Amino acid sequence: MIRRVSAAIAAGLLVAAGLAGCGGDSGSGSGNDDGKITLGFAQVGAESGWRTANTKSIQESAKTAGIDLKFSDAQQKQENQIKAIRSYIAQKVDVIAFSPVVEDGWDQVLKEAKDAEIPVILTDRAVSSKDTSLYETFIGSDFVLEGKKAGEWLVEDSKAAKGPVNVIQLEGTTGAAPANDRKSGFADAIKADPKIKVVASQDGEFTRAKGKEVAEALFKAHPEANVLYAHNDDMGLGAIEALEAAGKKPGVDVKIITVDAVKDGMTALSEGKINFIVECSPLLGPQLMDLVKQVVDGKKVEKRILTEETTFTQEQAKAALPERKY
Ligand code: GYE
Repeated sequence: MIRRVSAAIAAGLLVAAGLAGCGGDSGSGSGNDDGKITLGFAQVGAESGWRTANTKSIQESAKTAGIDLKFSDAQQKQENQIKAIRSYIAQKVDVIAFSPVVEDGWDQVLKEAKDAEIPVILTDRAVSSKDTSLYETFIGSDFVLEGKKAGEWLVEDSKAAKGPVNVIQLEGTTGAAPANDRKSGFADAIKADPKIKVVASQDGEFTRAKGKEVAEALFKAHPEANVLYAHNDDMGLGAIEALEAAGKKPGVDVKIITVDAVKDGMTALSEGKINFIVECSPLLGPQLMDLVKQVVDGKKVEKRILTEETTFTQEQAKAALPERKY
């Protein structure tokens, strides 16, 4: 840990105490003051391939950057994340970063961090807090745009369709920013074609197992459905298992659109079982570590940092797969 006291104030305090020359602001002092930045990171969980790649990116880049990382996994529960953040405050880490499982309900714990003068960086997911002074910056994707890209592909693809296009939607964790935004972006885009209708939409918790379970029930209840839109690859992969078990051909009998573009998703896309994937990059680690350093140095950082992303068709997935890192 390093002391985030400005040099001028530190010098003043040292002079006043008659201790000038006995220690530095970020020097390699004794005890906790080892000159290393300590980052407390409260992760959502391990619900998906995306999350696994995101965790790896954070752990590896902390190591490379020489940042001391305290890491916790909240198993998709907000109360666990709040507990982890409180423990980082108690441990007086230099910076706290977290990926909020849901958007609402963070004001109190963020105020506690602010009172303790510990800067907070939001990664990947947003909070709904009105007071933006509660965090330094938010780095991550534009989830509304991702939903829009998914919907726009379907509008284009449905141009040739004669009959109705009936969509089953597998939503991410209820209340999570990517679930809210990917739903609204998609809904906006499909307004362009009245043939397209969402006939059922349900939480699949961003996991393969839940995605399979929900898809099985929804396709049974809606045999007229001919499109599946899943808010991530894992739920789409679960749905593929459910469809195959029901004797349907995923990608042909039911067109499938997902978000993320992790390796398993890209493999299914290249095999023709998924029709289109909107990319969402989990590799936020290196940029996060840069931000941590800047914040500790007292530099002003952009309030919103967007990740750049693309989309993949089946042909593009075949070409990109060999180089895919996650
Ligand atoms: O799309 C999903 C994961 O917050 C962007 O969370 C992330 C989402 C990602 O579980 O696979």
